[in-house]
Amino acid sequence: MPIEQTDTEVILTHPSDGSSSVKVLLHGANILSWTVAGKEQLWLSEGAMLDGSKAVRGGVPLVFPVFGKASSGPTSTLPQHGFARLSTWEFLGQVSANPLSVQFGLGPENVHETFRKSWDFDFTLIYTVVLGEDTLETAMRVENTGKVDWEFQLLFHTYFRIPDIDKVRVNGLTGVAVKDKVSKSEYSESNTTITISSEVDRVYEDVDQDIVIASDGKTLFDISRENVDDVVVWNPWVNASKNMGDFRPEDGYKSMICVEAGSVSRWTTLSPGQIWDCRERIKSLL
Ligand code: TA6
Repeated sequence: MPIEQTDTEVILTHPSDGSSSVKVLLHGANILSWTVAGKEQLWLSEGAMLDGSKAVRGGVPLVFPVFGKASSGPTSTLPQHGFARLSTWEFLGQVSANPLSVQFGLGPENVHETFRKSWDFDFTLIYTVVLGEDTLETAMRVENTGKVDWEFQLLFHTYFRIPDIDKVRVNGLTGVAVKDKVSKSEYSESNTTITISSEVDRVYEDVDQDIVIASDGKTLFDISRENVDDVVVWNPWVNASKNMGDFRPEDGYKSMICVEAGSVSRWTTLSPGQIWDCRERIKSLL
């Protein structure tokens, strides 16, 4: 069955390779699992709450309408990373059979009243998930369905599963402007490859190349993007992992890296009726 649906999840199975699949939790339209040839590609915390009580720790959480916490403006009273990952999305059905693609939708009617009061704009999000034999594509259409302008940020907060954090390399970021949230500094990335040996929390702005995640000289993932020009690289390392109650096992930071495609270094403004589209395509060579 290429598409199975339960009360809380939608599961896609590749039509010609049953060992490639993706599982989407309707809460947050959060991809929980992506397998290629039976091998899990994403990291999901053993402590992740999947009952809708909080954002899922792992897989691909969706960040909208704000990345992080805004200090002012209509999103400043929203929770960190906004309400998209905290809301139950509607399964809209299959778009195509091969490649196998489905869509999920979110509108004000799906958003908790508390959040609506904070950010009371009319919008539609249409989230498309496409499963290839060794690829996962995610696309988001953002539409202003209201009568006034509003602004947003958006990001795919992808937790990649990796064999060993000590060996992982992230390539494609050389010379890119960085806002480093750990060192609280801004600089241009001088390294030809990014290694992880402590907490890393960086926003790379206007990245024009594909991003490659490698280990031991072998490419694990190749990430291409359209209209999500920024890339966030995050690994919580020892202390932050311990301090997140839903990040388990505590040493799980050794097996994951977040490389997140987003439009977060500035705000995008939509006028009434305006539509904004973005896409990320991840090829696994794991
Ligand atoms: O994407 C990196 C980041 O913004 C980090 O600062 C860290 O807070 C991470 O997201 C996880 O945020 P969360 O709200 O899911 O705990």
